[in-house]
Amino acid sequence: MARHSVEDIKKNSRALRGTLLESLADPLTGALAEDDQTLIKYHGSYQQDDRDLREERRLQKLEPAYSFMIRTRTPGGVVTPSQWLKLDAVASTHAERGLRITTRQAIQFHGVVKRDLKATMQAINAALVDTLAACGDVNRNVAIAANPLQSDAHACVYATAATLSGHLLPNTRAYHEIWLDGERVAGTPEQEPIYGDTYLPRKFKIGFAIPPVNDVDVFAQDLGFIAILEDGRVAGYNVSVGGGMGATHGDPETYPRLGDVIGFVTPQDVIAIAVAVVTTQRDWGNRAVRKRARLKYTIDDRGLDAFRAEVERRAGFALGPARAFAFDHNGDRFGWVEGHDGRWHLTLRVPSGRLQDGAAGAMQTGMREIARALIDVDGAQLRLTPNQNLVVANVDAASRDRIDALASAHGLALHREASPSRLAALACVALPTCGLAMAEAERYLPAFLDIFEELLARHGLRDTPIHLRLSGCPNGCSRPYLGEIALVGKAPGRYALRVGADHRGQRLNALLRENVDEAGIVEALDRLLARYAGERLPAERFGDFLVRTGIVAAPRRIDITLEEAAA
Ligand code: SRM
Ligand code: SF4
Repeated sequence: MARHSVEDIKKNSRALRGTLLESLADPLTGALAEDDQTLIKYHGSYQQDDRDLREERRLQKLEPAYSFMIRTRTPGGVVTPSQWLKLDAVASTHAERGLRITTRQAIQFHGVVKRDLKATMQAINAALVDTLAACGDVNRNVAIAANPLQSDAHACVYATAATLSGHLLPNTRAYHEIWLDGERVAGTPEQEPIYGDTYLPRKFKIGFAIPPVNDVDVFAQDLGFIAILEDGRVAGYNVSVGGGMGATHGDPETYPRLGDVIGFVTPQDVIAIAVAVVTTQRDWGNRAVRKRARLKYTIDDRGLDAFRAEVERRAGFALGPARAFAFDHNGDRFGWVEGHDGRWHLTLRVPSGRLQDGAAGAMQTGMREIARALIDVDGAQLRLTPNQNLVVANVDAASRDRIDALASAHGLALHREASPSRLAALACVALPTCGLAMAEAERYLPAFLDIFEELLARHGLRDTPIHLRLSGCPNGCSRPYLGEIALVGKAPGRYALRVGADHRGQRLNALLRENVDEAGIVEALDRLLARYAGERLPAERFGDFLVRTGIVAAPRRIDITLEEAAA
């Protein structure tokens, strides 16, 4: 039977229902019917198989070890302690490998088998968390600056972003029918005024940043909002469009791209502008060639001016001139900080976002204990960060010692001892679950960090922060093209080595070595670090050094600082 195109599958899906119920009920296989494998993404789940076992099972003439990844929709990564305890129980009961914090502030559960899928979805929903539109050609989990309740402005940005997230949810009742035993809707399927019956041409991502912190990597988002604060209040947002990381090795038709700032909107106009951008992409995006379907290519194909004009036409108003802003960094700030109201927030390092009990510590148990300790703390929250870390937020001063003790006892106090580069490093999931991985990432990060720290120490740079990002393939889930150093998987044990991004998420890196193994990476980095140690300017960051000295050609940079705007 010919494979259906994704566009046909969406169109014929009866608002994302397909034959999912039948597929789930089929006891003969651990997989879903082919079209349903596409449709289940819109419900927040991916069919995967254990790639470590693929060959062995093939030789035994068994079907692959199928299981499902489930991803939550948690705008801004906000979870209450009681929700955490329920999600932790889901991980222990139905999944493998603990809880995995993602680079978009969601939690992923890996290894859920088909017969357990519905019960798992129900358990997640019982925590008042859902997974609708966490994947698929729709607006994904909205990323929001993780600085928790640091000021009234932070709370205000969160509220706007969360409202937008709700506004862009699909209307279909399919999710409730299939997973939550909701009543079937008779007659015509629900209308989708924003998406239409074929949804978007491709995935769509929105992020809200609050300068000076660019933790969401706002220029990697299809649509970015940069909060402009005046006298501590949110005056509005600069709007950035056309960011994206995904690429294919050796294919110049695909590339990472930073978003362009096209203007300014007031908080009241955020939803109107977002809907205008989303619907323009819906109608203008390339539905014939999927690898060119992201908004970044629509903009490059049609021109930024034409795109802006269409967005303004649909919104019914013109964007204002962009305002000045400046980012300091795109990482997380670890340890305790005090908020404006005397409450405290503790950012904990979670390597690759994986909270699992193991040799490095009983991290899953530790977070469970911390969540239990927070149950009675009024207003306490857990916040997942876009750098795969976790903030214990909104805590009274009296609770700090207890939380510190629990963190220390469970391997969750890395922020006290690890080098700044270790704290900032990101790695995507990759093997064994990701079907697209070409090389290891998450599982390679600890070993590579040991090597990297040795290199840093050799050059007296152990305490100098350098942003390192690993991806198992060029799709860029750890936003590697924004790493001062990045390893992008090409084949088992081999990577493209890229260097020279800045540490503020405003300049892409460039290819240094196309296809190298560990020895080649170490050799190349050793030389660069030696030069950096000897020739850098005071406080100059590694990526900036590489560009200033011409080792890396300066790529496109978005940089509106206060000085430049005033000039
Ligand atoms: Fe991603 C596909 C994991 C953030 C770009 N991504 C995948 C899949 C679902 C593989 C697949 O399609 O079969 C991965 C599942 C692995 C697994 O076993 O769990 C996967 N992506 C992830 C996560 C879990 C990485 C992580 O280590 O945290 C992140 C989940 C985010 C979330 O909660 O929603 C994740 N993915 C990203 C990001 C970063 C971001 O959004 O800030 C990007 C780059 C930004 C962008 O979209 O341009 C990203 N993922 C991709 C792409 C390339 C898209 C493209 O335009 O070409 C794919 C492949 C695809 O869509 O065809 C992909
Ligand atoms: Fe998988 Fe590639 Fe994304 Fe890593 S970057 S999770 S290997 S799709």
